Amino acid sequence: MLKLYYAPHTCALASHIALEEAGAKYEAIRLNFKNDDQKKPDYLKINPKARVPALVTDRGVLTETPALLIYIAQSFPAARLAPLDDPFALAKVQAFNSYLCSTVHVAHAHRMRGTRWTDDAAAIESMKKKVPQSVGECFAPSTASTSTRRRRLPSTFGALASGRRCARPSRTRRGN
Ligand SMILES: N[C@@H](CCC(=O)N[C@@H](CS)C(=O)NCC(=O)O)C(=O)O
Repeated sequence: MLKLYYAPHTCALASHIALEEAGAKYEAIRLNFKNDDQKKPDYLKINPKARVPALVTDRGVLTETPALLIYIAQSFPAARLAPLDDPFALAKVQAFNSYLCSTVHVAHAHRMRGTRWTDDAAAIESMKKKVPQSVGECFAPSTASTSTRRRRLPSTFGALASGRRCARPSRTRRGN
């Protein structure tokens, strides 16, 4: 069975939503960032990058959100999560997911994870202040295509984001 390692309020939510939407049978394993679970030896054996998400499959571990999303979409084609039979449309989906992953997420990380780039406390504060502008610019009409417009998530996904539906250490769903 698939195992998704996630932490609430993180980008792992995208893969979590995809698994739910796919009707996948999976176990969700919650990490607590307050305890630095992502840096503990047991988790580093799963993802040496010390990040979530990580998806354990019967062929090994997958990391990086765009990779997980396409893997889930291809593994559960009946859910029609991506336009798998249309190379151009699929490339547009990949472009969107890659943009979120490599540009928007990195800009956003300057708010909470400034120590990745500097140890200078003043520089960290300065980076935090810049985030509304830098993330905002990621969604400026000149930068983002119409498909990057923000949409309100259904309440189910808000609950997933907060970890409410996955408060137990693991849960499973019926599915293929
Ligand atoms: N490029 C990765 C980013 C993964 C990532 O940075 N995840 C964050 C949560 S959104 C994380 O695990 N941070 C833990 C840390 O920085 O210690 C992806 O797209 O999955």
